Amino acid sequence: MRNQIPQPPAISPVSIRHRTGSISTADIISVLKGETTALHIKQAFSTEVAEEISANFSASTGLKQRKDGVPGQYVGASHYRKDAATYFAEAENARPHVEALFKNLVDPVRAIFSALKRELHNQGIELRLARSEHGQANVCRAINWSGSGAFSLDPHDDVAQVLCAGNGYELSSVAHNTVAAFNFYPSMPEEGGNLRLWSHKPTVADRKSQGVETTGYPYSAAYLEAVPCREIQLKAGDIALIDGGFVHGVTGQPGNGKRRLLLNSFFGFARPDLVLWWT
Ligand SMILES: O=C(O)CCC(=O)C(=O)O
Ligand SMILES: [Fe+2]
Repeated sequence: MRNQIPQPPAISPVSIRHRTGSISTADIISVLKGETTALHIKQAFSTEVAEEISANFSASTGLKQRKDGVPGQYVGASHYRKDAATYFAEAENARPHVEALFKNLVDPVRAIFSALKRELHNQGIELRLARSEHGQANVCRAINWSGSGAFSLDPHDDVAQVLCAGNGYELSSVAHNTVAAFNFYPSMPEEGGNLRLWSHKPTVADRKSQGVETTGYPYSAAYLEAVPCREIQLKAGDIALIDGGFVHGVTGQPGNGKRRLLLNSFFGFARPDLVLWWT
C-alpha cells in the first residue's frame, strides 16, 4: 500500500515585504494575486486612532466571547463554522457595534477598502462585501485572542473555512484563488503576540491527514516541526496583509501585558472580475 508512511509537509517559500508609513494598492494587489506571501506595514495608522479604537473595543456593549472552539473575545461576526443564514444575520446585528469602534474617527480599514475598490474598478474589477439574502458582511471584525501557552491563536490556515463554507455562501469560489487576510493592530502587548508564518500551504489531503479538513485549525506542533517559519514583529498601528493559505498563528503573550487587539477581514477573487470581502 502506498501513502502509509506520513509525508512531511511540502515546503513553499514565504516572501515577506516591509513598508513603513503607508500601503499602496499595488502592494495589496500583489498579495491578492499570490505574488507576495506577506506584507508588513509599520506605522500604517496613527497611535491616536489606534488608542481610540482600543478604548472603544474595551467599552463596547457588543463584546462577546467566542464559543466555536477558538478562544477569544470579539466584536463583529466570523463566518468560521457558521452557515450563511447565521453568519449574515450576526453580521447585520453586530454592524452598529463594529461601526461604534470607529465612532468619529476615519476608519483605517474602510479607507483601505475604498482605495482598493477604486483601483480595482479602474482595472475593470468590482470589489464589494460578500452578501446573501440574509444580509451583508461587515468591513471588519475586532478580536482579542485568548489562547494560553505557546500560541494565543493556534497555527491554522484561512482557506479550509472558505472552501467548506457551505450552501448560501458566494465566497467558496475564492478558496481556489488566494484568500488574503488584512490584519490591523490597534493594540499590541510589549512582549509576544507576533504573527508566525510557516513555509507550508496545506492541500485538502494535508488537512484530511491532520483531521482539520473543514476548519484548517489547529495544526499540531508535531506536524509543523520540520517546517521553517518566520515571524512578523508587530507594534500598535501596524498592518499585516498575508496569503491566508500559508499556515500562520499568533505567538503567546504573558498575561499581564497590554491587550492585543486585531481588526481582521478576508478578501479574494471570486471571479476574474469580482473580489469579495468578508469577515
Ligand atoms: O491575529 C492575527 O495576527 C492573525 C489573525 C488570523 O490569523 C485570523 O483571524 O485568521
Ligand atoms: Fe488566520
